[in-house]
Amino acid sequence: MRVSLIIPALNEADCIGPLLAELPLGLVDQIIVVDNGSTDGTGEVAQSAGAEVVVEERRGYGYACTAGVAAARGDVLVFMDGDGSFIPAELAVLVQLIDRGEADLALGSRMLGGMTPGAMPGHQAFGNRLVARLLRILYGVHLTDLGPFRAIRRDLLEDLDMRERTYGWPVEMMVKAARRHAVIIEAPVTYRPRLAGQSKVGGTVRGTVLAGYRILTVVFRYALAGRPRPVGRSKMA
Ligand SMILES: Nc1nc2c(ncn2[C@@H]2O[C@H](COP(=O)(O)OP(=O)(O)OP(=O)(O)O)[C@@H](O)[C@H]2O)c(=O)[nH]1
Ligand SMILES: [Mg+2]
Repeated sequence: MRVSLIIPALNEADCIGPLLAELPLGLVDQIIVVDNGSTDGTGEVAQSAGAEVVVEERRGYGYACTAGVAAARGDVLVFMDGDGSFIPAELAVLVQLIDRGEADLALGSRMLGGMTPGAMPGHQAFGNRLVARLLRILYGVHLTDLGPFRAIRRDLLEDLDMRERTYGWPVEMMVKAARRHAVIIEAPVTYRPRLAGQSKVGGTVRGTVLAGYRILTVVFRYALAGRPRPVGRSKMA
């Protein structure tokens, strides 16, 4: 299976070079950095570090991921933040779960993997736990985290008809996959503080409020919607 790594990045010029340098050779077939309207030269740095750069001017994590998916050629798509808070080599475990047919969506869990103290602000950890509990009650999935570091079968993602374009994108993927009875498995991943630069979500009041609002909207919206068709298991490798 071919693997595309998609890295949404907004003003991560000081992180993206060291992050790409940390990615072991041969682990993925395509590296896409989606420059989400950065003003600090993130795109240029990513390009000189060997990544394909896709420019998406419309601000939003979901816009960036959507543009990355459109440019991806892989059968397995991996999403990872561009701030260096995840260890790129750990994507191998996520990809393996998909490759072996053990999961349709493999989620990196920071709760299972461990966090450097201070890597995640308290309110973000609380919010993650709360939403994970809601996902269990409303969708019957047992998860410990809402991590953005994840791998998914491309054909499943295309079937999900993703609508969110900002902070709700990652949880929309989880909720819609759960509604399709896709196999969702968590694997431990490490979480550390961003390598440099500034937080856009958890470390800001604006990011926290907007993300919380979008995430909860998505969680409740699809809980009330009608049943979708289950995922086609015959497509599994
Ligand atoms: N919020 C946000 N993030 C974006 C956007 N486009 C790309 N990103 C990337 O999404 C990832 C997550 O954003 P972070 O700022 O690290 O959010 P966070 O992890 O809650 O905050 P930290 O604790 O500082 O790491 C980073 O790689 C961003 O560069 C966007 O439009 N909005
Ligand atoms: Mg971060």
